[in-house]
Amino acid sequence: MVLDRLGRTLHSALRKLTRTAHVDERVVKELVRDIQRALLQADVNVELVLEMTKRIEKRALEEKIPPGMARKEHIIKIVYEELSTLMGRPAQLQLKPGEFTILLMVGLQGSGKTTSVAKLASHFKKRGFKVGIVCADTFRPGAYEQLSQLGQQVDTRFFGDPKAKDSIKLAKKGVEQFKKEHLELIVVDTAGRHRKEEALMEEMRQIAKSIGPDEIMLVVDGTIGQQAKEQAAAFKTATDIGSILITKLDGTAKGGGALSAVAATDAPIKFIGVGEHLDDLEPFVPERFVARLLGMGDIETLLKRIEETARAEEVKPADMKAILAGKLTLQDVYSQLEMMGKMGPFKKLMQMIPGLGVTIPEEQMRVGEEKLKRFKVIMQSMTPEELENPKLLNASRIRRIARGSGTSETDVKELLKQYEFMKKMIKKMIKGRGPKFGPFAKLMKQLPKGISNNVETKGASGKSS
Ligand SMILES: Nc1nc2c(ncn2[C@@H]2O[C@H](COP(=O)(O)OP(=O)(O)O)[C@@H](O)[C@H]2O)c(=O)[nH]1
Ligand SMILES: [Mg+2]
Repeated sequence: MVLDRLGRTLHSALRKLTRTAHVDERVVKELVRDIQRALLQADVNVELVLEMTKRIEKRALEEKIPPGMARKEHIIKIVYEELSTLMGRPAQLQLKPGEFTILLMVGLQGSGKTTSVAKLASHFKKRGFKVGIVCADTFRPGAYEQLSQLGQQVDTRFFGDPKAKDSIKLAKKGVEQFKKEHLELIVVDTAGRHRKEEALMEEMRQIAKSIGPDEIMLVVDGTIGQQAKEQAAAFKTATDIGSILITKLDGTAKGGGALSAVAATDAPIKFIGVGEHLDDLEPFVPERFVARLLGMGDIETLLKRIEETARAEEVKPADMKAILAGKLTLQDVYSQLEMMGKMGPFKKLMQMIPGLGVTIPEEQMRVGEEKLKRFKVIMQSMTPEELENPKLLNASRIRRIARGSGTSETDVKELLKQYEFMKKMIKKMIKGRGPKFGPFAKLMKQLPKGISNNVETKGASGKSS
């Protein structure tokens, strides 16, 4: 995976957080230090690191936790958001079907331009666009051969002339040829023979003037880490139709530095190169990238769902106290089941949050809409006493309720089974073996003082998850 090491260190920092029983200022500060260490190791600029982690700390300690969200979830969300911002703003290369888009590729020699030209051609060809690539590198020996071969591999139109001397004329000829052929994407490869940014920018201006590109893409070698900033900054000043492609993010420990340094110049990163193979190109979406970096799968979807559920089902603290004092009513069970239904299978939830190690049979947690409706009618046929105290429900009452609600005795018994199960769950939670997230965790926070202390000491041994 890209940026393997950074991902691992950040992930373990968050794991440490999720495994801590009680989150206080000290825990937040330690998390912040872990994140700082991870980012500095990845060559992220010190100032950027300090700025970002200061924001994480402040937000984690001061922001109001949204209803229904556990404190740890909230902190994970903050880290995720701040890392995403650090890595850049979302920007995608949009082609117009039926029209042509001219893309001029620039960058220092060896940065990965020619390879990226072929990767881009392959990427857009797979998406159904008609693509042509132009070799305007008249400087490097073998440049023509290299790109023409790549063009064959991708099976795309190629334009070049091994004998041409003037790269600007050549670029213009190629673009005109492909316009006539009604191609939709024309990618122009250049030499980038200069060592200095200024000279590179001058070369770029001249070719750009001649071919009138829709977009100029600077290819930056990711292995240079935060040094990428100079190139990106010079480029940003030189053109306002510029975007960035960062290569070689596989196999470098400095990728985080390159990404964040470029992002800091506000130049949009549109693609990343993650290997030598022609398929190793990805559109760069900061949120998705960070989620994967943290090994969190679909964290965004998870967070959204938690927020939505919380809004839909505000849990009343008074009810919680009663439940934890042992007064679990059928109404409580019903609302918990309803909430679970909305949140989706618990198993999936557990995969999404690291460090959450509870084993609850999925079918116990997820009750389908149909069944929920049936439970509701069953409950409507019960007396207030029965709802409060399901123990009263003997065989004859069950028969009466089944008949009254137009359901079967099995249905009624199933509701009672859910009730018993939930009661057991709550007992487990009180012993400190319950989940640390989600609606049940919310219950835990409402524990009466004596029990709550007990839970925290047990959790603190660290073996609970
Ligand atoms: N590992 C890795 N190597 C890359 C990547 N992109 C390019 N390269 C390699 O970098 C070297 C220079 O690439 P090239 O396209 O010729 O650079 P150019 O001089 O800018 O045209 C080649 O050996 C490529 O295989 C990448 O994303 N990952
Ligand atoms: Mg080249």
